[in-house]
Amino acid sequence: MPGEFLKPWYTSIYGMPISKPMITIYSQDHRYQDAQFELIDGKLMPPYEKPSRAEMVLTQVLDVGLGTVLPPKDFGLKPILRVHDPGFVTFLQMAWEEWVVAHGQYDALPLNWATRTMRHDRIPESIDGKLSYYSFDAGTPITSGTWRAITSSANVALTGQELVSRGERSVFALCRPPGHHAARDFYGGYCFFNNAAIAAQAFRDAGAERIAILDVDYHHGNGTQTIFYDRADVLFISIHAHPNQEFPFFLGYEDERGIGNGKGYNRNYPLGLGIDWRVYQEVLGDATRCIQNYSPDVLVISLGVDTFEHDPISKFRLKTQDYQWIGEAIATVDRPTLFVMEGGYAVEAIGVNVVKLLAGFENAA
Ligand code: SP5
Ligand code: ZN
Repeated sequence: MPGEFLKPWYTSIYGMPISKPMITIYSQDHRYQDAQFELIDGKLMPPYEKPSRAEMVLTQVLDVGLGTVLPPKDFGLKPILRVHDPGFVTFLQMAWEEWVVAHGQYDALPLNWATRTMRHDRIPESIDGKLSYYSFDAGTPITSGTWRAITSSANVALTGQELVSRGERSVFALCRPPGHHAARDFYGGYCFFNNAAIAAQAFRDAGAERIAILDVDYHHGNGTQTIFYDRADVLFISIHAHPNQEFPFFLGYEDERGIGNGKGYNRNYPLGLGIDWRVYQEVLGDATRCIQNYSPDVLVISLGVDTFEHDPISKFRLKTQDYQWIGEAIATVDRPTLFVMEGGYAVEAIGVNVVKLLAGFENAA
């Protein structure tokens, strides 16, 4: 395995000539998030969000020789606390220990939530109550290794961010678990720490004035949207399945445009189920023009490939070839770019689709 990390890059990927390599950041610590079950369609099923996802992407990165693969540095909790609530971070750090004492070695899952008329101003003391308070779905198990995996995933994004801040034109942060559904003080949708938001904030803290985040995951990036909703220094644009049909259901509508200073700096493109490249390319063109007008110092891509036609939980119809064109469209923005891995559950195709996009970008940049 270590030898493979030194494999040189090639001058052509999938027949496309490629002029320069792209660094990938990867850590095996993602394997510590390895849940037993996922509650899906009323059944307890093997999880869709599983270690082989990241392994398939790494394999493809190495097979095509996209560029050097580097391990993450440890940035500690400080950059995470720039985005997340301290009580939430402590909860995630302690949750497994408290859960095991209460219930034993089973995946930790909440069973109820505070909706409408219920109180949000009291944080329960019991672990079951805290799981409910700090989550928004039952599809995101906390396990013995979750803390190790999520801190590593944030470090992967931050290492990519640091390299781009230091002049690297583009870097791929192969994060797992994903992050874009996680908000300041809640987790869900397979996400715990919002890796893209943490990286965006770190870019600001390193001196960048304007950051654009483009989220191309099939699901709306509700966490990222809310984190930056009242800010003009981070433009958030998301292209996703319409929330009246798809998870996360309660955010991602077109009329969410930002608030206060952030008014005009949030943009959603909710799309109908079953759409293909013809629809997607128009919307993507609009999104990239909007980013160009904003003229950001840096671009962060929340890179989900669950828009794929054979994705097991999604209903868009993008084909493998389309990912190259997404990469080319992103390259037209012509800014230093950090790619942060999010969703994608068609495991056999996830690596090829991700690397197609990255190579399409690199080749056009
Ligand atoms: C990061 C990310 O992509 N998170 C997505 C979380 C989605 N969780 C809910 C999945 C519901 C899938 N329902 C359709 C099952 C197919 N029969
Ligand atoms: Zn997704």
